[in-house]
Amino acid sequence: MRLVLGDQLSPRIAALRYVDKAQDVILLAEVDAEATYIRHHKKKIAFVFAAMRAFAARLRADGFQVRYVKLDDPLNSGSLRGEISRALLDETFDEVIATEPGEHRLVADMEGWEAAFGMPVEIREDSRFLCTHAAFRSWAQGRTQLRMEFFYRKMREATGLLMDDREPVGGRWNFDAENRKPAKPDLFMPRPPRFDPDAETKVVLQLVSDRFSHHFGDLEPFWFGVTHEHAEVALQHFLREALPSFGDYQDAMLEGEPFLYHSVISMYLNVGLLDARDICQRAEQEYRHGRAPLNAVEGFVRQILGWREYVRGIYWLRGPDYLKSNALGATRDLPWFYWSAETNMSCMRAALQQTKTEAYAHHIQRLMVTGNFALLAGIDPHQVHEWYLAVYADAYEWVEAPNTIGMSQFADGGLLASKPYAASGAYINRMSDHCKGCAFDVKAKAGPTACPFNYLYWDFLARNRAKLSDNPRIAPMYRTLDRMSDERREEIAHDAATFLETP
Ligand code: FAD
Ligand code: DLZ
Repeated sequence: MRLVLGDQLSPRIAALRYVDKAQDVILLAEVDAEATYIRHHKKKIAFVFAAMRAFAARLRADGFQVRYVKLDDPLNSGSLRGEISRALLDETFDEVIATEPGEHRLVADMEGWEAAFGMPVEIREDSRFLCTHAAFRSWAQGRTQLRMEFFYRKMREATGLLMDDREPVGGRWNFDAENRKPAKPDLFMPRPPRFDPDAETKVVLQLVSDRFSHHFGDLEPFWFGVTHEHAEVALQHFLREALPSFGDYQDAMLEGEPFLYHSVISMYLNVGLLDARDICQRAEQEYRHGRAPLNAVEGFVRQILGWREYVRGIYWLRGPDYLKSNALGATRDLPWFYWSAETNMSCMRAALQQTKTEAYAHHIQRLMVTGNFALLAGIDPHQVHEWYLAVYADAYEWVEAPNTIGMSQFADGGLLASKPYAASGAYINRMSDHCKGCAFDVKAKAGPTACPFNYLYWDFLARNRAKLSDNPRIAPMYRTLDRMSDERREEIAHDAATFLETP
């Protein structure tokens, strides 16, 4: 029996290696346990189920034997373990073959499968990544700091991507300094392609509407692609229309423009509808053929070859306890407006509202708006982690948790980030047009009309002085804080406390 999980929808997935059409049965199962271990956004559940069904149909058309269990099958046991057990009662198998899952909780469950099923269970390493577990461990061994930049250089050398012989193309590894332009509202925005739901996807939408109405987010309009062909269209669209400007506007935010020049492919990539190496190679070809500049292509390849592989490495290296990290001792509950999007802060409202409607926010919104606010406000990092895991269509713990716990909340004490990604309203004002229409004044530093990011920023530094003031990258900010009068520091603490009581 070959088990394929909902985020492993690739014909080249390890569990399907050497699959025998005559003897083997491929099992895909929609199960309540996977749909509810966190209250996923409705669009994410619909996307995963519809993509699973489309993949099963493709496998059948290719002559494979597929056992597909729908969520509303009356005999559905509700769990992957239960569905394998049920298949073993119905048919004769002598081995279960699976690909390692992307979350510790499922790894722990799979460890009990051999005993439960009374037969060999082979769990194969997931070969969709460019860095193996062994290669990451070997890179990390003996290092006191695990900086992404050095990992990324190793990956460039190992894969030959954007390399001229042994040198990085263009003579530099990183063109990030050129990638910080604010966007102007009159720029042409190449929106991602939208796909009309086919008949089977419509059935899934009805199922999700019936069963998961209490989950977060808007189910419709549902425009995600659900097949490899759809994902390919989305990738081609990005490479031709958006990649050339990806670098310039990578950090920008604009009111009413949820996607800007981002690729919007993470949901496809993370379930196996696209392949990481192929994407990087094709992005490189856009540069080699003169269709996209190096700052854009290098910046894009760094996200996939660098950040994506690196956070995965950290997730598996640090183990399940990483999720409990709370280096700054943050304990405040996640404010309700993270779910309702009802807030007077324009930047937060824009990011939260589109999270609700699209199950998508781009990186700077996640890091410098919603993540930044949670960090400054001292929200319990585990609650922040659970929120990010629930609300995005691309969210799987192996990629979400290091980004949230490490990069965004600094809860791992600086393993991932050399300093907290904390910023006042000035940063958001520089990189976006949100502040213009905001109920708060980004230029004001104190009082009820001041941008909350302003006083929360200083309050965050003051609260965490013992843990952060030795960090050379933020020491200058502590010198500024120290030059403030006692009255000013009291005013900051008062404004922060007042706002956080009823944010
Ligand atoms: P683009 O901006 O076009 O980037 C291209 C690709 O690079 C992405 O599709 C993605 O595969 C990869 N990538 C970019 N940045 C990262 C990163 N930091 N880590 C890993 N891969 C990256 N990404 C997820 O795929 N799933 C998550 O659950 C997730 N949670 C996040 C939580 C927080 C708090 C933060 C700060 C970031 C998170 N990211 C996550 C990373 C990043 O925000 C998304 O990958 C990106 O916004 C997806 O949009 P896109 O496809 O348009 O990406
Ligand atoms: C995300 C998800 C959902 C919503 N449903 C299923 C499912 O019913 N069956 C399945 O095999 N996989 C599903 N998935 C993806 C899994 O949750 C994912 O494989 C694990 O979280 C490991 O990454």
